[in-house]
Amino acid sequence: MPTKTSLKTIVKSKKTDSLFSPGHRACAGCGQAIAARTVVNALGPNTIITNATGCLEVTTTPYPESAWGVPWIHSLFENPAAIASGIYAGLKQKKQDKKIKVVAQGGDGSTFDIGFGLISGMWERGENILYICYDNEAYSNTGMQASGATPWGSSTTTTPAGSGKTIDAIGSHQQKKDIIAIALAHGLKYVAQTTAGYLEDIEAKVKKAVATEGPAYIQILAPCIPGWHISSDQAMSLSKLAAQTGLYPLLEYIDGELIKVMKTPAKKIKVEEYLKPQRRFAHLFKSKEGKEVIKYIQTLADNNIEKYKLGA
Ligand SMILES: Cc1ncc(C[n+]2csc(CCOP(=O)(O)OP(=O)(O)O)c2C)c(N)n1
Ligand code: SF4
Ligand SMILES: [Mg+2]
Repeated sequence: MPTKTSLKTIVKSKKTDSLFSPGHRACAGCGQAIAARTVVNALGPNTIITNATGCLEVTTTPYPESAWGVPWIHSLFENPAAIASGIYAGLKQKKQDKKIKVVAQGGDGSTFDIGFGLISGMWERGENILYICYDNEAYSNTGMQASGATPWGSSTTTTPAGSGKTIDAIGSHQQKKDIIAIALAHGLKYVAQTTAGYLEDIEAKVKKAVATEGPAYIQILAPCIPGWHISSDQAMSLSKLAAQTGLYPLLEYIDGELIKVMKTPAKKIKVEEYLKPQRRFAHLFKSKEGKEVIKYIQTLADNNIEKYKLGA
């Protein structure tokens, strides 16, 4: 029997007050999209965003559509900080810089590696611009190559886990770059780290950063579904576990002073709980050498617990 399609079946999208519209093309459950929605809604309408190349840019602005309810500009992978500086200078000239917040944002590849020189310059100039990094710990948009943010032991397409006994078999064997320390070394007014598992924390930190006069940096762990080889309902729980194990602590600095952390639970959560559900770490659970790597990753978490006094 022929099927009839009726115009009545077309559902109009509901009007939303969100400044980040549904219907973008990020993977279902993408940690970055969830975090970005929270960020822009916390920023409010008087905001101009500059965005690096990467998943957030590609999935939210397929020409001629845009998911952003605020002025938003993309130019190149490496230059959202420089574009933000230019916009800020223009706003200052028009005496609008106190009314409109300029925000630059990008992924970890753009922030930690390819755009870093321009970010450093923006920080050196002390401009009142907020920079947000969505850290999914690899170059996701081009197929999960390792970046300066890739953690120890992670299998990526440029650090594939192997079966031999050489160090290459463990996946990535470079330390994740400590951009929080690098931001602090630039003398930033506000520096914070959080994860997509704590949306209220993201909201509070964004509002605080905006209220602070001077350069600010917020880094958000944002799980990537295909890159981490997880299912679309796992981004939030893993983002929470990252913080609760001590591997990716929630931190807040004002004028270089650590003023707030989220304590880890009284009953210690081992890093295995965080690593096991992610297939980028699956190889570590299959060999004696892999188990040694897990022990080493536990020491990284323990060091953070000690360094930032995260213990309950
Ligand atoms: C100068 C330059 N180098 C490389 C690329 C290719 N490229 C586009 S998106 C991307 C990955 C972006 O990674 P990241 O910044 O971590 O953002 P993600 O996609 O992970 O959110 C790369 C390598 C480019 N567009 N420009
Ligand atoms: S590939 Fe990863 S970062 Fe990109 S849209 Fe999908 S889940 Fe998000
Ligand atoms: Mg990335």
